[in-house]
Amino acid sequence: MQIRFPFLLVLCLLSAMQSYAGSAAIHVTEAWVSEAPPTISINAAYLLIENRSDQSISLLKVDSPDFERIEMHRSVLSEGIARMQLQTQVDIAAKGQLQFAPGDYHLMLFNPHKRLRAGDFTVLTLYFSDGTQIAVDAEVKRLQPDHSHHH
Ligand SMILES: [Cu+2]
Repeated sequence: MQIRFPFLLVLCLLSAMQSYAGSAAIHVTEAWVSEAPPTISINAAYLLIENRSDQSISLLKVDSPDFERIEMHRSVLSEGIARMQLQTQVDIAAKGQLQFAPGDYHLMLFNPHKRLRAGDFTVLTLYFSDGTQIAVDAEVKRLQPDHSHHH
C-alpha cells in the first residue's frame, strides 16, 4: 500500500477484506474455467493462490455446485510426453504464491451439470489445511486453439 491510512481505517479495510474472501491469509484471484468442446464433459480451471501467512498451507479439495467432481492435477513432461499427475494436496509456501496455469498445476472439472459457455460463471470452493474455505467466481473463457490439445 502506497498511502499511509490512519490505523483504524486500515483495520476496517482488513476486516472488510476478511469477510469478503473468507481469510486474511489466503487470497485466491484470477480464477477462470476453459470452455469445453461440445462433446467433452471435462473442463479445466486455473487460478492464483497467494499465501500471506507465515506458515505453509495446503489446498486439500475443490468443489463446485456445477460439477460432479473436481481433481487437482499437475502436467509434467516425461520423455517428451505431457502427462497429468493427480495431486492429493497442493502446498503453498509461507509468503508464497502458486499459479495454476495451462501446462502446469490445474483443476480438472468432471461432468458439468449443465453446459457452460464462454461468458458464464461458476463458483469454485477451495478447502485449505488450516480450515479456511474460499469460494471464488470463475468466468468461463475460450482457450486459444493452440492450447486446446493440452490433454
Ligand atoms: Cu488434468
